[in-house]
Amino acid sequence: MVKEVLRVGVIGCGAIGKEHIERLINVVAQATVVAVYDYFEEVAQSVATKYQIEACESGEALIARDDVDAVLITSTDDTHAVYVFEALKHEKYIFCEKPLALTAQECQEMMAKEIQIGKRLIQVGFNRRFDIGYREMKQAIRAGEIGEPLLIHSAHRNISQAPGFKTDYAITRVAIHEIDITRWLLDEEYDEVQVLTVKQSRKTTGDWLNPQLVMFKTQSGQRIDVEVQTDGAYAYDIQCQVVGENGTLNLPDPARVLKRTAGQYTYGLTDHWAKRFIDSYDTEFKEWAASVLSDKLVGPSAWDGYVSCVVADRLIQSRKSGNVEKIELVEKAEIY
Ligand code: ISE
Repeated sequence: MVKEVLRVGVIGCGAIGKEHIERLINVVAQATVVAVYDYFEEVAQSVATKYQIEACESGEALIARDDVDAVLITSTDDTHAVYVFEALKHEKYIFCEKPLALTAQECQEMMAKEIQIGKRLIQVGFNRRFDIGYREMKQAIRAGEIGEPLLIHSAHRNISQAPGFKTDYAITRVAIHEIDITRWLLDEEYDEVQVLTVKQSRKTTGDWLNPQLVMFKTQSGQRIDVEVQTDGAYAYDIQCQVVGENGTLNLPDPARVLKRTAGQYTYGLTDHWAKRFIDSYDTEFKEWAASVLSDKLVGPSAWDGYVSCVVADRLIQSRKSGNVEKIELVEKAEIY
């Protein structure tokens, strides 16, 4: 693709869709948005009017446009797969927010299509891989600075959730970030996973389990625990500590002013993922646009989307069965 600016069509103009549209138009120099679609026509129309771009009558019509080089899918989770398959039919580059699909089977079919086409077209929105803190942790692990990593303690805490939140979403929408970032940090696949329920928070505003304790064991025997709080936390707070043979690595919070006042030493935390990870999203889309323009995707792949679906599915099963669940993956194709 010998172009200077990537022309993106966006399917889904909800909260994260709007954030990404603004980012692609005003932050990422190598990309722009030419067309949008949303299930709610008036939502797409208001975004189109704001940026003076076109609103399409369907996702399919948007994907088929000649001036759409790549498709960004930020619609509801249950519609991701339909649009990914449609864009694959047109052999267009795709950025799909997580989860890539609702089932691992659909991810396998997407991989089969990429293999048939002969190259990667899909990138999945695992933005934490672009966060400076996680990147430095990975470099330090690779450089052997803490020796062999043995354990990871993580926490994923949210203040609130949108109406309609369900227990399973704590895995498929929330812990899915830890499913991905942990295997990326450690360069390992999982062997077994488990969910434990713990004493429930009285601050949960709906009818779902909160918190949950999510556990992974990697193939080499490393153990990871993830505290998942989906509601009622004091801030949007993400923690990750890698324990190695020779030391530990701690995920830093984004830089904020350190205040010493009234006998206290404090700094602010954010209240929302969009603010906590704003830099990672910017980097994610800058790198995505550059890699699409050079016709070589390097970010999180359909394989990563597939693994996260398998693991999420097993975690949900574990919560229901009360058992430790085994992870079984298909063979990884060479293009991944
Ligand atoms: C939310 O549902 C998300 O999708 C975000 O990516 C995640 O960081 C957040 O914690 C979830 O609540």
